[in-house]
Amino acid sequence: MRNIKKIITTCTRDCPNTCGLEATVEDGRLVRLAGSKEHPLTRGVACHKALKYIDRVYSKDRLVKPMMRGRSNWREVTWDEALDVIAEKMKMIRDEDGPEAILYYQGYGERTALKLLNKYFFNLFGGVTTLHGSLCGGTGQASQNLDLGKRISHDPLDHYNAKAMILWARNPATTQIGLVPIIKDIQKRGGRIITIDPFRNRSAAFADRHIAPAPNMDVYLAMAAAKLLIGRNAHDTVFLSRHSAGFDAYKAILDRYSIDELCCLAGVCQEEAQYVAETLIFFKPTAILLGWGLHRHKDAHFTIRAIDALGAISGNIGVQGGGVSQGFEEYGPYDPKCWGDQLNPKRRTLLMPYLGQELLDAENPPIRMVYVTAANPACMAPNSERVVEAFKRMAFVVYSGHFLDDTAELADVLLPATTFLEEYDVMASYGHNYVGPVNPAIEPVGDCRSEFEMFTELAKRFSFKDQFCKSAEQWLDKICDPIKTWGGDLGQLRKAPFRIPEPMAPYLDKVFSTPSGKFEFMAQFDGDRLKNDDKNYPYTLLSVAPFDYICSERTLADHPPLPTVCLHPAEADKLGLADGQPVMVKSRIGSVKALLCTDTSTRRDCLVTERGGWIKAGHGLNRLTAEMVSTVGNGTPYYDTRVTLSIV
Ligand SMILES: Nc1nc2c(c(=O)[nH]1)N[C@H]1C(S)=C(S)[C@@H](COP(=O)(O)OP(=O)(O)OC[C@H]3O[C@@H](n4cnc5c(=O)[nH]c(N)nc54)[C@H](O)[C@@H]3O)O[C@H]1N2
Ligand SMILES: Nc1nc2c(c(=O)[nH]1)N[C@H]1C(S)=C(S)[C@@H](COP(=O)(O)OP(=O)(O)OC[C@H]3O[C@@H](n4cnc5c(=O)[nH]c(N)nc54)[C@H](O)[C@@H]3O)O[C@H]1N2
Ligand code: SF4
Ligand SMILES: [Mo]
Repeated sequence: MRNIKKIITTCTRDCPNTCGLEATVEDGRLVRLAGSKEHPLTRGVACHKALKYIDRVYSKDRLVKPMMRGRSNWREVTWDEALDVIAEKMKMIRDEDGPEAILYYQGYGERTALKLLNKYFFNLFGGVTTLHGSLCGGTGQASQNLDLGKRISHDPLDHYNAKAMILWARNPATTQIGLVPIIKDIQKRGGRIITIDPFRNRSAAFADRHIAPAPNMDVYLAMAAAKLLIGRNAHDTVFLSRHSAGFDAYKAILDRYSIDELCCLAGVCQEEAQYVAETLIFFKPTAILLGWGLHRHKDAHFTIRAIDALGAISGNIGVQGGGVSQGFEEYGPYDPKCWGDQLNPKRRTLLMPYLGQELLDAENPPIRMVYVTAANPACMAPNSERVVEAFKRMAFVVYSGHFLDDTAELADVLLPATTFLEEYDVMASYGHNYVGPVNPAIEPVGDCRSEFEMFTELAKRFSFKDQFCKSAEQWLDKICDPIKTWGGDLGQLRKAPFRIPEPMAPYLDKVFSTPSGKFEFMAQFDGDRLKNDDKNYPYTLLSVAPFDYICSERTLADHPPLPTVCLHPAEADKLGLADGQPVMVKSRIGSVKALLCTDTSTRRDCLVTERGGWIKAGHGLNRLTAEMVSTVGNGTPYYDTRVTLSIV
């Protein structure tokens, strides 16, 4: 008789969908991962990456034993050996240089409730150097905070009230499949879907219209649509006069340009701007969804604020089915005291978008040790070469993760981490308002341990062990305190998701936590800052989310020999390059060999590729990306990278 079990859990991968999942386990082995029917957003459908994740869990290449770098190779060690060495190094470095000589690098790979304790551990230790800024969503959030006070997105289920949806630099067909049924529902009701993206991404297949502005020039499209709305007297005068501040200043910015000029700068035709304006006039309410693709430019705040302004002018802010939405607070439902930042004076932080340089430049004390969890910065942070150089200079690197990726290769100790299918935890989302249970479906593979267990065992080697060593249940009870305050029951949360009491549609009362208490328009705009031309490097490199993987979560064997880059065929002709040919992609700071794919889905001024391939597999596109930081929000402007192509 086979023993078949079904376990309700939550996907913890770096994906805004944060699906409720049903794991099927046969005789102790995971055989199926499917979307939970009970989850209000998953509704029985998980993505194709979920099923493939089983191969990842059982991959023969997975790290399943702690390892230490020997003289010539890795050698397997026991957990005690690995943790003893780590504790010893940490104590030695703290004694010699103070705790800030250690950097704790917490990545985006898994952002569960118990992950708060990683930082708590380092705070009990004395407070090490950590990070500020973002490789992901910082720019959008900070920009929206300027307009709205506090960014609050519409619950995805509220989009069912929309008559139209604009996917502005967002590709849910690849990155958040839970939105697809909502998109289809809007269309079934006679509504409209627009995608705005220099690249005809997969979601464009669902759209009524795909508009392809020049990269980072969307601000002009948003302004053109706003000007058209005002020109037709279709602006929301009540919202503007009662609930907004600074409209006149914004209008003065619009008045500096004609519609023709704006469209020309945006790289779109007037009819396309008309289409956006008319959608906002005749398909009210319209939900505007900002993608993360939009952030990855230095002055993305201009675009994001101009889109917020378009939402306000068209009367879509503070109305059901409307809004300009992007992300949610994945750590929102937890007690922030559990990070432990209150235990020490403010400690040094390094600027994430400048990781390599910051590590090399750090003084008083210099960084001697890096402890990395759930991240692959050597591959995913900008200017890989500098990050690798910096890691090589470190006296000691600890890597906790799943595979021997580019960052693991730079480590002295490898700690094999469990996947969420082997963990007991709680998971909130950056794409919706539900917190879900993480229940172990299988026993840990090999000697893998959850980070919670790793830090608990490590804490036993320090004087603060009594403060740290509690059971996962005890900690979750503490961390999830806000959930209890909202009437949630942690026992019930083990079985089904809990909805955080955020509004379905924010700002219905038209009160904003800005200085004026109103929606605040962008008052200054400097178009010169957006200029990014370089005739030596004529293409903008868009290294977007891959369909089959999440960021760099893959195995070495998954990589084709070369990464693929897509160029418009007319540009390939101009350069004398043919489809399928190996090419050299060069930027100001590096070069990567790739396979050329000619494709009319991309604008002529862009080169499109998928992010996340490893350097050691010959991919490593961040060897082309220079360190830069966005003007607002300390984000990483990956997509301001300019490149050229040549024959290999
Ligand atoms: N399958 C899969 N899913 C994922 C991920 C993954 O790697 N793979 N990653 C996860 C993560 S970490 C994140 S942050 C999210 C990202 O989710 P999304 O934002 O939906 O995806 P991206 O591919 O990062 O960017 C979306 C689009 O922005 C476009 N874009 C770039 N620059 C511009 C611009 O200037 N203007 C306009 N209009 N469009 C522009 C790109 O061409 C791209 O198609 O997805 C998450 N989900
Ligand atoms: N060129 C370019 N670069 C980019 C981007 C881009 O668009 N273009 N996008 C950026 C974005 S949006 C993001 S979010 C970052 C992502 O950058 P990172 O966070 O550095 O990288 P990921 O590739 O997501 O790797 C996460 C790792 O965590 C591991 N992991 C998952 N769960 C656990 C766990 O419980 N414990 C441990 N220890 N490990 C775990 C996974 O196996 C994976 O190896 O990359 C950024 N880099
Ligand atoms: S990767 Fe995203 S869409 Fe796929 S199962 Fe996980 S949360 Fe759902
Ligand atoms: Mo991200």
